Amino acid sequence: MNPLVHYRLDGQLALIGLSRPPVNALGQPLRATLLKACERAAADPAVRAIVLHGANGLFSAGADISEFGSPASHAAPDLPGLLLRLTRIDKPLIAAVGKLALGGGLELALACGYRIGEPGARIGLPEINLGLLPGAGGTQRLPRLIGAESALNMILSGEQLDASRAHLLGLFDCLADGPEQLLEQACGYARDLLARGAPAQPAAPYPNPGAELPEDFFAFYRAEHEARWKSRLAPRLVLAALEAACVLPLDEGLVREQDLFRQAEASRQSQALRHVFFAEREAGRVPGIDPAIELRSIRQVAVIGAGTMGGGIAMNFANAGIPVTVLEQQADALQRGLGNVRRNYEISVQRGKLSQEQLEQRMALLRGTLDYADIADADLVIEAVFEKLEVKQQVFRTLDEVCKPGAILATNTSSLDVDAIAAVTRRPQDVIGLHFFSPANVMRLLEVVRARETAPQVLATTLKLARRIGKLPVVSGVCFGFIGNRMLEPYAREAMRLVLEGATPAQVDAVLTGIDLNMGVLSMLDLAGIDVNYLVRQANHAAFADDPSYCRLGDELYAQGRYGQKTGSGFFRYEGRQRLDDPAVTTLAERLAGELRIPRRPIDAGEIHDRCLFMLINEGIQLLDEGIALRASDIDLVWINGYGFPAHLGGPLHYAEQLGLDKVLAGILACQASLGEHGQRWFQPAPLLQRLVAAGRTRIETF
Ligand code: 3H9
Repeated sequence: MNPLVHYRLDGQLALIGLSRPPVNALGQPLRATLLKACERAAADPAVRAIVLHGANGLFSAGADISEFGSPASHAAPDLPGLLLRLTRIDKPLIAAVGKLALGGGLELALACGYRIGEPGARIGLPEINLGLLPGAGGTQRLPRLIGAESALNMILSGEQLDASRAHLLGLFDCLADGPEQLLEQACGYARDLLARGAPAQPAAPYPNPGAELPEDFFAFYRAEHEARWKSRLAPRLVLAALEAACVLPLDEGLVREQDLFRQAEASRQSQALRHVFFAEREAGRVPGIDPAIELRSIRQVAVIGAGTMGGGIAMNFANAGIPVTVLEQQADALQRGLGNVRRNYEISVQRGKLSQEQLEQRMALLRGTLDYADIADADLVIEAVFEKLEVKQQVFRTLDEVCKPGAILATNTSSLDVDAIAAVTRRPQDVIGLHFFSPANVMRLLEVVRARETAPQVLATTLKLARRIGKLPVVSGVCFGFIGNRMLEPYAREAMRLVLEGATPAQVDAVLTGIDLNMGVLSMLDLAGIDVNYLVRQANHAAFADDPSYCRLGDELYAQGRYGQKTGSGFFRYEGRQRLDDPAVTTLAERLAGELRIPRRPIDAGEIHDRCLFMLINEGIQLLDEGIALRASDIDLVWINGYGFPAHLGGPLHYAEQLGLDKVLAGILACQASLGEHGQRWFQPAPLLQRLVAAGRTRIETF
């Protein structure tokens, strides 16, 4: 059995190595074993100092996230108690930090009197990303070590610092020459400390961290940042903990921190963010595909089309150091496309995010061509041409002719039938959908569309590659719009219908931003293009042809040339970047409602919430039941990373679980009953939702 902790004596030193792969998460068994080892060293008169390290190099990624919300999280010894005990051992403790010290892992290092890092080490307090605050002394010990303002910024950003920055800030006392030398040099450092008669805990550089701050610092900070935090609880709790560090003695501050931590841990927001953490790790796993499957090697990529999408896609590969050839039909379009890519990089240089040298390196990886023969050797080809089935099929016929055997052929369609695209080739097993979101070089989500005949090896290779280029891949089956755009359809439909019935676009969007979505759905349509949305609708027209009111408002805006932000008007009016209400839209809605005999009435926020969000949720549950998504959490990831759904609500399906599935079902049935023909036609609860509620289940899963 893995001993969890290695204990070894080296002269007057006890070397204690954490050994719980993969990341030394500080769950209860590890905490208990670590405490025992430290007590043993404390009690051994032959031991004069203790070196704590990661037995396999990596120090610790913090508390065990899977324990939160369960009794194990606070089971003895709890992390704050364990660390408090370490600070009271009357022998110097030296943390030898290899690779990572995050969250509770860094707090463990902070409880040691001394810290040495290796040059590649990264440290941080990322608890905020889990809706938490550091809860094992981090909010109290860090400000005493590096000052209150630096501590506040580090905790609120959740950012990881590299070793040299950590050294500069005083988080590391010194740096080892390399990872191999870390333990040996940590021991050398420990011996130096003993030789110097250094105390177990050196004096804090900022014993009274509040003294350095202006009196109104926290009030000012809160006022400046609160709008950006929206309804997130964790930043507010962090601020309260830092305030405590500035006004209370350490022992009282630690008690206060624990109170605040427990509040955060029990919150729905933290529960949701923990769900997202595990969802992201789960998304890469595909049932039935052996994780050890042999992958195809991807050394060269080609992108067909140098438009905004093609250029953005190509940048992802250049950023990851993978050569990419961009193919266009016309020389001027190619030049324009590559010029746009360079301009994008130049903006990054101006913002200090990229050096001029890196820009040149990336541009050197990009090659333009007008000739399909130049992409014959590509290992992966991604088509990013006009969103029309016939056009894409023609490209795939050509790819089938020119590409080498074994090349993966991908389409960047956002809604079209990937099976129908694969069918025009003689190698449908090599065809897959890769739906990048716009701007493709920025957005993290990648819908990976598994067609009927896509080979498991092709899917596994693409998932791995997606991670290599920094994307979050989510697997979708083939259906119109895949996961994201298919769910957008009923959500947008309901929003447009609400405006016909009497709501204003501003009212609809305010309800959605009111629960912290980045954007209301109507503003989002304005941004994406009313014309784009219209064309997508047309491609699926048969599904809605029998409802004359279906998206009528969107159709009329399209007919009037109000394409959204790019034409200065859509559901809203735009002056520069400013979005304004437009009475013309209300007038138009009144006219259309009259023509369609839809009575207009005042509509309240609750109705807007339920109609838009329950339709979104219902569609998600339906496509899970159809097997389009592998799991509910994948759907959540799509909406968080592709459509601005707040991560602290956990995505639409986690949100539904938190609301209560019975309430969601009751809400859908209430709309069905109260909205006449429209209700009967569209508010049909997904059979899976009905089955779940009937069975008394509270989690969304297929059964
Ligand atoms: C905290 O510390 C609170 C304290 O202040 C107070 C407490 C009282 N726990 O991401 P990967 C698993 S809050 C449990 O695929 P990578 C992960 O699920 C914590 N499990 O690898 C995965 O399992 P599986 C603050 C964890 O190399 C496997 O390890 N710390 C934890 O891309 C590999 O992970 C954080 O927020 C954990 N803490 O990235 C750090 N960490 O293979 C969270 C990882 O079964 N972790 N696992 O799917 C990370 O940011 C990344 O996982 C890390 C490695 C950078 C460490």
